[in-house]
Amino acid sequence: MGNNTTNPWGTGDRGDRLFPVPPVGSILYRERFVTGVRVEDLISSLRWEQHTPTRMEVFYAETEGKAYTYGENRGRRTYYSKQVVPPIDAAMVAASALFAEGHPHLMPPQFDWCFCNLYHDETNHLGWHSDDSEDIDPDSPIAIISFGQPRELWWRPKGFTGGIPDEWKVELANGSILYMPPRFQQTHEHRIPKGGRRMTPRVSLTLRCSRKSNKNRSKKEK
Ligand SMILES: O=C(O)CCC(=O)C(=O)O
Repeated sequence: MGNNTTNPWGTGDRGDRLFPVPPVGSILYRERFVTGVRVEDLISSLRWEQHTPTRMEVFYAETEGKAYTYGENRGRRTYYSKQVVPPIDAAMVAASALFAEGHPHLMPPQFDWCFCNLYHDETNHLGWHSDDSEDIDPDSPIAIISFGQPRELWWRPKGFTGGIPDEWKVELANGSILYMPPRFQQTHEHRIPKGGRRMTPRVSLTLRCSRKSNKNRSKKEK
């Protein structure tokens, strides 16, 4: 995908939207974070796996074969990582830098894991969940970078069972980035609902910090 001489991971413009998610802060959404990366290239170049009929997925980490178990009951699955490839590494660096720009008082997140999702059409989706596994650092944000078909992301406080108001939804445009703040996974759930009309493919890169990444970071700084 792309070529090696240009870096498509810009910082975009500053039309940010903030969605309050008390008590943990705000979700930040920015359009035009990435330009020059085509969804078709991500579909053909990433090493997709089918773990569920509802979408395709693949897990990238710093080393090949790292096991990660996710989900509950019948939805519990183990993924084995592929080694991070340059476009994903570039996304991690750019997403860390942008978060650090907006949060100068916090340590920059060390994104080292990337879960990728491929939604072929409007029937593909991702149900309510939170990324609150023991392996993920709860004090770091999770970033979602989107390509292709715009899809909605919905969120709600854990335990909430009513209808979802429009203020708890955002449409994720091609090239956008969204940050779920630190501790959000402990207080809230999120989902990608089915689309209500014909839809073309979408890829998301979800960048996370493993607990190990932050142990390494604090050791280096001592
Ligand atoms: O596809 C998305 O934007 C959301 C992905 C997500 O929530 C996840 O991978 O846990």
